[in-house]
Amino acid sequence: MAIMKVFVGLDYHKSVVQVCVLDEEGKVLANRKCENDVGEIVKTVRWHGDRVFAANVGICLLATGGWAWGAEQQPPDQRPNVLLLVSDDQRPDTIRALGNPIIHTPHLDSLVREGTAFTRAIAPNPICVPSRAEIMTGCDGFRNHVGVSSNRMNPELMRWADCMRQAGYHAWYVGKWMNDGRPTTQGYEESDGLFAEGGAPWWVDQVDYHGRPVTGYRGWVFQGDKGIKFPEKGVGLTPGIDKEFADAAIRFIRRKWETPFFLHVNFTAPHDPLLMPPGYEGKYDPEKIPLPPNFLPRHAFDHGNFEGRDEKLLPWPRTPKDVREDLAVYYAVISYMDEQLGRILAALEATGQADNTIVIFTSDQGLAMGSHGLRGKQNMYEHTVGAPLIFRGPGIPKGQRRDAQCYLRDLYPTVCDLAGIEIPATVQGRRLGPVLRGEVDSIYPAVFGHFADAQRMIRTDRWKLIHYPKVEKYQLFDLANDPYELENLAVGPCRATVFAELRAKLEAWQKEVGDPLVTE
Ligand SMILES: [Ca+2]
Repeated sequence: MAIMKVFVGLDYHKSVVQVCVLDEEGKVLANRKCENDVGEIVKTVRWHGDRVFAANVGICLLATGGWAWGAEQQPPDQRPNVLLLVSDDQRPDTIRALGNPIIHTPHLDSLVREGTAFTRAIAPNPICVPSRAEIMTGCDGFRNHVGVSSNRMNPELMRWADCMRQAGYHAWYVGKWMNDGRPTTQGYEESDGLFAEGGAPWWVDQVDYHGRPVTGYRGWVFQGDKGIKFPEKGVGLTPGIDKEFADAAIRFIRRKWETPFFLHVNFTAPHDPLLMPPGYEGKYDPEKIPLPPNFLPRHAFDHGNFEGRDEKLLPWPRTPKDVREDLAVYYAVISYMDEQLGRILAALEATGQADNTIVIFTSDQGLAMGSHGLRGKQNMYEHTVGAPLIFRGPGIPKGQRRDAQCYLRDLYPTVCDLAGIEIPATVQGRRLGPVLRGEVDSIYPAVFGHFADAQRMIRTDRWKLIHYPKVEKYQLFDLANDPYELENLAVGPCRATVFAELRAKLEAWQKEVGDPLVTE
């Protein structure tokens, strides 16, 4: 088999070289660490290729003057830090500066004012684990396997944290971990404030703020990288848990290093169970919170997840009272997280690093919260498939908005691009830098979403088509004139041409990615 590309990167801290060998179709043939000498590298390449190519690799290494990814990269100590902040189940319409007049999010608002907000980012498979795998691999589930064929991330894909470390960054992790392995087996050097499963022995039944039994984060516990548990900090979600994550992030930020950091912070807010954070009692009066414009007591048909855990957080039919009460605590939890996020940003300022840190805020997906008669995620509507996304930092325009469609998998290559790091060949996502800088208006003419074997979606600048194959239903929405997705235009002849075009594109995409629904 002919080899197309070979990438070589240096782990500055461990004095080893990583070699990634790909075939002409981009498939990873080898991705292994070698001793820091040419002989080991050549041996790896020859194992998968021919001598001539191996010799070329040697010349290429000499030409770049060392073990770095590329001759154009900057020295590590001149690169910006990267602070990635990810909330959990946060609807994209829950930031005051982006148009929600009820919620208070002063620190997210400051990021919006001082940075650039993307208003049409999506989490294509809107569930926690697949979405986080997409962020960490820069690939969708059809490539990284998570949420499609496995819960384990494809080992052949270069992890974002590995990429950053090999480019000379410290890669640190804080907060919720729900993917396979642990942060330290997925590229991060170290974690602090790590919150994951493993506390079942200490779990006792709890109820949420409204007295309903807790079903989310049961038995989760703070723990160290080697598995030691800290049940004394609480088992399961606790009302003030996001302060623990902020404290851990601040500890990392206060460290003094000569090389930049990549700090990945995963909050649990505002995922259920909804618990009133300390000091926020009475902050939001349920009776004064407007219902979502697309509130419904029931979804019109079985969308494929009626029996899902988070659809059962509220009884059917959904009532305005239940939804308003949930929204009041949901907003309080977001405001509390915003307060903690403000402490992290203040630590960047206090340590003199704010001007040289790229800050990214997003969520792993949104949530229905009564919209369309749903309570959970696992749907293709804007409130759920959408994710807030804000960039702030050196070179990023201030106070700007971008309506270019994009995916969470684009964060990884975007940061590589902004930091002068060559994007690994295994990454599928695209660079958002040209959009950030205003050089182009869009990157994707259409984006696609999927959930299990129950939903497939295509969204263009104006239209969205959702297919529910299990019940053989379609929904077509004109997002330009119907942003709340209230009128289904898939039925009837008036939009037959648009419908047919979108359906053809959706089916072509399914074939292209190897969707089991069309290939099996
Ligand atoms: Ca989530």
